[in-house]
Amino acid sequence: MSFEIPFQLIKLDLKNFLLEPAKRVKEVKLSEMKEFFSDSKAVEDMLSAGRDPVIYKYCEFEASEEFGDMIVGLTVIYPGRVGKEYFMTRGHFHEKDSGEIYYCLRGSGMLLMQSKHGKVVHAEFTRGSLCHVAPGWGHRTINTWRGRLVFLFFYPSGSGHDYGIIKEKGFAKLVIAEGGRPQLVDNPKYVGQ
Ligand code: PAN
Ligand code: ZN
Repeated sequence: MSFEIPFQLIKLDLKNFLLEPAKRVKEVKLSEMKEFFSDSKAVEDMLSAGRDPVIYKYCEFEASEEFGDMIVGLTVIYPGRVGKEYFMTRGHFHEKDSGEIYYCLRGSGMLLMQSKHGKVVHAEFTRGSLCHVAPGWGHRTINTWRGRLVFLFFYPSGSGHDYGIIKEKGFAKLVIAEGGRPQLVDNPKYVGQ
């Protein structure tokens, strides 16, 4: 890997929550993540009532796709719930087992991490939290706040994302609102890895 110009300035637009330039910009709506929320009836009720909210959006800057280079991205998770479950990202494993750094700019939520054997660990993730997610652990971010949860992330280019295991089996724990407060509970639908 060799670059003629050894640096690139990336604009961090904190008004519109965007990186400029961005290679990938994606909005994820409820209809694209039906299988990821545990309460299928709540999902269908929302969609059949014509509600298909954007759950989160993210954008990424990637100078090259070669492993060894770095990606920086920014995610915004909107506030809301599907049934009792808070809005969250789909969650994934990295295909190349690379680690990742998360830095929370705004809001408050939780980082849920799951090993390939189904062990789950959670971390509070609030403004100013700088969190290292170890290689080999699946990860999902949950917004438990009334406003937007906004964070930056950094990971190696070419890591690849595997959504399959999470889509099929979910996380062993869910983050739900109970008495207006976030609670970590067992996922009744989880059947193990
Ligand atoms: C993050 C996530 C981003 C969106 O960039 O990709 O927040 O979440 P999902 O990819 O699970 O939909 C990251 O962990 N990248 O590796
Ligand atoms: Zn990741």
